[in-house]
Amino acid sequence: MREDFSFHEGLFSGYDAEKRSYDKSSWAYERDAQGYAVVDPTLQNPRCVINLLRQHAARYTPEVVAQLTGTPEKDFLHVCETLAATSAPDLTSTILFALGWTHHTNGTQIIRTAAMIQLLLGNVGMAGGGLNALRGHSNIQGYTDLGLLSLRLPGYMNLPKDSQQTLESYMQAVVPHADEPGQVNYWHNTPKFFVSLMKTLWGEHATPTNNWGYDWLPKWDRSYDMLAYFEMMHQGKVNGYIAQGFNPLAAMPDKNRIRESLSKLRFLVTMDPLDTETSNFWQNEGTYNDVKPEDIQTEVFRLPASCFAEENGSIVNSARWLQWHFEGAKPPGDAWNDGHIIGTIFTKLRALYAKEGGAYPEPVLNMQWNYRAPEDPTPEEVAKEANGYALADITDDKGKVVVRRGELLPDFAVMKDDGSTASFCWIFAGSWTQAGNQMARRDNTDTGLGTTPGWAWAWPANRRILYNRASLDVQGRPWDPKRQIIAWDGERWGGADVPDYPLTSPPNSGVGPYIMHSEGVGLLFAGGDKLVDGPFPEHYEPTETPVLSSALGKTALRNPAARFYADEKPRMGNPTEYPYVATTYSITELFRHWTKHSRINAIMQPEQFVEIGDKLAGKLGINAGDMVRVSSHRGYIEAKAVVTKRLKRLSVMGKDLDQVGVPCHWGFKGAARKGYLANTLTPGIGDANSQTPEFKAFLVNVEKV
Ligand SMILES: Nc1nc2c(c(=O)[nH]1)N[C@H]1C(S)=C(S)[C@@H](COP(=O)(O)OP(=O)(O)OC[C@H]3O[C@@H](n4cnc5c(=O)[nH]c(N)nc54)[C@H](O)[C@@H]3O)O[C@H]1N2
Ligand SMILES: Nc1nc2c(c(=O)[nH]1)N[C@H]1C(S)=C(S)[C@@H](COP(=O)(O)OP(=O)(O)OC[C@H]3O[C@@H](n4cnc5c(=O)[nH]c(N)nc54)[C@H](O)[C@@H]3O)O[C@H]1N2
Ligand SMILES: [Mo]
Repeated sequence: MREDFSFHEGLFSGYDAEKRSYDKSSWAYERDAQGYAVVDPTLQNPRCVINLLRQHAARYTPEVVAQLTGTPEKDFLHVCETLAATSAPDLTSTILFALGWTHHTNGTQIIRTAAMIQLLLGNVGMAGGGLNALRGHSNIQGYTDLGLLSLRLPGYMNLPKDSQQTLESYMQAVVPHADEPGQVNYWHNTPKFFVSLMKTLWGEHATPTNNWGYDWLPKWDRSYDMLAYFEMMHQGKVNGYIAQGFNPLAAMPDKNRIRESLSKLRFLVTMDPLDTETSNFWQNEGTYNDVKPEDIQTEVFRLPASCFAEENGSIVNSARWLQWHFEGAKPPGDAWNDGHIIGTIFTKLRALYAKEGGAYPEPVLNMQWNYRAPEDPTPEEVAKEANGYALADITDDKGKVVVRRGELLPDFAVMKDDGSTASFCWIFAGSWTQAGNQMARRDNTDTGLGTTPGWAWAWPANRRILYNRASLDVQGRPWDPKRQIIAWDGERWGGADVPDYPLTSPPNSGVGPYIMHSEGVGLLFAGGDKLVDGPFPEHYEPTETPVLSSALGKTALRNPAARFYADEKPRMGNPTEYPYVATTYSITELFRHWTKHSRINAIMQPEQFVEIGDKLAGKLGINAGDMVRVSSHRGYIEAKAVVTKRLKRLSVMGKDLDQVGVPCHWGFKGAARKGYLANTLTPGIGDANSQTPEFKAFLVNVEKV
């Protein structure tokens, strides 16, 4: 590592307190004259990543961990020993995670820690090993794959920045230069994927002379994630908002502020099968809400949508399988499916642009919209467009035609950067080929290793286990012969899975198993354009915390790069007024804020309750079934108390710490009893990297009413 990289008092080098962000230039490898990272295979150099990591992690002794978390030392050591035992060749382990790790201001770093542990234990790339995000809503994985985050494009490419006004400057920034000679560095192919995307977006209008329509892509000046966007709304900078399958009044933190934000809009459109809290934010729904409808100017349009079960389509699961599903019923009433609604809005907008011109009509007028019924694209048409087509005959190195003009692409390896291929999402190439819809395949034959290559289709290239080259040693011998997923036959790689490795590159050629990385190896150090709050993970308290000192003996107690917005500091509470820690979560009987609209679910869980540990309940004189008021600095809710042993009193930094559990499902619409929205309580602050709100830890007070 560079000499100027350092860590002191909970802060990495380069911190700017005013901007609450880091200048990351020192978080980088030392480089040689050719620009490659300086390496010491003997690991003796004190500036080796592994040595700096050792130093960083040594501070977390079992005693310190017990003080920080309230978990007894012996329990912590039991977990460590169990996990470490899986570092043996014939054992492996997987770590499954979801919201307990993501809903924190340092959530990304928690997950990164787990990834690093699995790397160090040798559990990545093994059948049954690794680190697996459990996706929440069906198709959250597909949402990410298709680049629906505000700064992304499909297939994990980046949307250009404001400072990248030319295609050349964009490519220079996004195509990684090699950190070690001879590595695959697969993102080198970005131009092929990017130009194929542009050919899908703008069709014949994307040409080499206009840089494939690069100017028509939006360029970002800042993140437009939901916290940032609702803050802009609050500042009066947003006129209209379309909430498609999204109930922000119920789902986003600090509900009262979200309601104020929505009140600043001129119009709000909801696209939903249900009549949601969001589409009724302007109504005064009883004593728990102080809305004055006459003060709200926002015009609300409700567009009834169908539900995913009422249409054909694909859903990507947590293992990256694209599974095709079929319409189970016709939507009721006037409901249309999302494609029909969006297709109709698009064709009408385009007709208006054609007629009236308006500001910058080119991106809309030039958009390729090749559907049989333009106002109602079918899922099949869209899925094939995602896979992609050859726009000219595609030839191999020897000039032989491998894909004919007009045919669906067999995989992403045939993609070109000269405009002769089109594909909306390069990682989906292979999902719908000349051989048909691969996502609809239903052969559940197992390979014996839990992979079922004939069931549906997994991106990339129907590979079931990413980094599977890491399941073998450098010579190509499996760490565990019972779990051999790929094999070298002397000439080529093959086996039970699709090799995540160049097919004809022999085992001992020095090519690393992490072909997407410019170093070829897994990363223990996240420098460069990776994480914004530190190249090594570090524990921080939640933004609202009752803990006033750290066993790590540092001054930076909270994540110094967490996402605050300008006037949110006054919305944070202190432990004197709000002495208890609250957390929010889901329960089995209800799914988010929608199944309370179904009578049977509403009967099972009719109303808001809060869980209170028996020690705290005893202290406050609260019995099961009492009504309690839970308040934070942002508002209060009232609910029935459930007194439980489940929520334990913890001893953290020598303090007794009580927790209150608030399930987050009820509201003022649907078949369950009308009540408060749990998100009245939560703080509008986000993880430094992902901007995911801190739903899992904040401060409240509890009183009997
Ligand atoms: N029945 C039902 N199923 C659902 C949903 C639903 O609403 N209802 N929602 C779906 C969606 S969208 C999602 S995202 C998933 C979410 O699925 P989960 O991630 O299981 O969601 P939560 O209920 O929020 O549970 C989080 C768990 O994290 C624990 N936890 C809290 N803080 C911490 C911490 O700091 N560290 C650790 N290690 N654990 C912590 C809590 O004790 C809780 O058990 O569920 C999906 N499935
Ligand atoms: N305090 C707290 N807040 C949380 C959480 C928490 O644990 N604690 N969890 C967070 C998490 S993980 C999530 S994912 C969010 C969820 O936040 P949202 O996504 O806003 O929540 P849902 O209630 O699932 O709303 C989805 C809407 O999509 C509609 N819908 C279903 N199918 C279709 C369709 O095919 N087309 C269209 N157009 N609409 C459809 C449903 O009717 C529903 O109204 O909430 C977050 N909020
Ligand atoms: Mo979720």
